[in-house]
Amino acid sequence: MEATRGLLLLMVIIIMITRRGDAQLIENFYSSSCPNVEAIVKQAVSTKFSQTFTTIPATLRLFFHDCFITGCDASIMVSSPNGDAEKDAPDNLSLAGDGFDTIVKAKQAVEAQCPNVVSCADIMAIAARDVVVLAGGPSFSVELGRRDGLISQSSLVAGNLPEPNFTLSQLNTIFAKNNLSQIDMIALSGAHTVGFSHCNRFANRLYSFSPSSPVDPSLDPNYAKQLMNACPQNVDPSIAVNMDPITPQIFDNVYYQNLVGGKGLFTSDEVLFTDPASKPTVTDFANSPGDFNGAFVTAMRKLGRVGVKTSNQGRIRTDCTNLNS
Ligand code: HEM
Ligand SMILES: *[C@@H]1O[C@H](CO)[C@@H](O)[C@H](O)[C@H]1NC(C)=O
Ligand SMILES: *[C@@H]1O[C@H](CO)[C@@H](O)[C@H](O)[C@H]1NC(C)=O
Ligand SMILES: CC(=O)N[C@H]1CO[C@H](CO)[C@@H](O)[C@@H]1O
Repeated sequence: MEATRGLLLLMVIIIMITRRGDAQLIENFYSSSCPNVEAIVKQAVSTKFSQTFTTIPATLRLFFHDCFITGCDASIMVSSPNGDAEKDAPDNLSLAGDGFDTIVKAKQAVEAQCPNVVSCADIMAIAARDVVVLAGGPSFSVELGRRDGLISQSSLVAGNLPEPNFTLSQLNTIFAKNNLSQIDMIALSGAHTVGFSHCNRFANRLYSFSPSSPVDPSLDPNYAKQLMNACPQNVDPSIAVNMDPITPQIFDNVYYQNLVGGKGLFTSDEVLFTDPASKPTVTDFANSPGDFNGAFVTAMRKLGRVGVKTSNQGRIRTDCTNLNS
């Protein structure tokens, strides 16, 4: 009896060790080393949110861009005196400073209580979940145990992020490289239910779509007019519009209803409805908040596993912006 129990315990331990070695994350990773980490991050994110709504879209997008370049390892947080870190790449030009600030503040709050144990990468994953909840989206448990990356290079960004003019097959290819399916990709695109885009990212759809039709015919004509008013040609490059024109500050499935109604801001949004291969999923998410929320949570958890470093890989940074701290 005693021997059987001992053997069972040993097997459990072996399974746990092999899982760790397999770069697996676990939900209660800090249960003894920093049991309040999630509450501390949530508090910091809420405080930042009470100062500006941009906290929400900026933090969510920052997490996505971090994970797609060298994995979810907080490499996007790093500042380089030479201006050649990941965040300096042209594709990161529009990452709002409030996202970086949210993570820096949360890390400072965590360091004050648990010095040197919680990675910046895990704080980013917790904060990304927290902002979704703050905007009225679904809650979910976050797997932890990521370590922070040792490199951050702007040269690694080009070609690894989706562009707003991508076709469905280009979107699928770049998400598949990150172990994300077409359904994951469609669900994660639902993040465009909050936040802003600068006019230059979609102006081609208003003024130079094709020689025969300067306005993209897949755009609802009234929405096209609204966008032209907000974004006249040669507009100040700092001008941005809500990506969800109906409920811009609520994390809901209205994004998909917009796509059905020709109100997808980017080609990469609208194509999810116009391409028959993805249309049924968009229609489903537009009709069922539950289906969207479930798929979004699944996809966010998968996104959080992309390229993660665990156990003795990488390191724990104390200052998220400094590779050597
Ligand atoms: C599917 C392919 C995607 C493309 C082509 C794309 C492209 C873009 C572009 C061009 C912007 C506007 C940037 C600007 O001008 O300020 C933007 C904003 C944003 N994206 Fe995406 N994105 C994609 C997927 C995602 C995913 C997977 C997430 C997160 C899960 C995400 C979250 C956001 C958020 C929250 C914003 C608003 C940022 C802010 O207001 O500061 N996007 N995206
Ligand atoms: C998207 O835009 C880039 C640069 O603006 C261009 O090189 C590329 O060919 C475009 N892709 C598609 C699918 O239109
Ligand atoms: C995708 O999954 C495979 C198998 O689990 C893993 O080896 C690979 O590292 C993953 N790729 C990324 C980018 O996470
Ligand atoms: C937020 C941030 O650091 N953005 C940088 C992105 O990259 C450009 C250069 O391409 C920098 O000027 C921005 O400061």
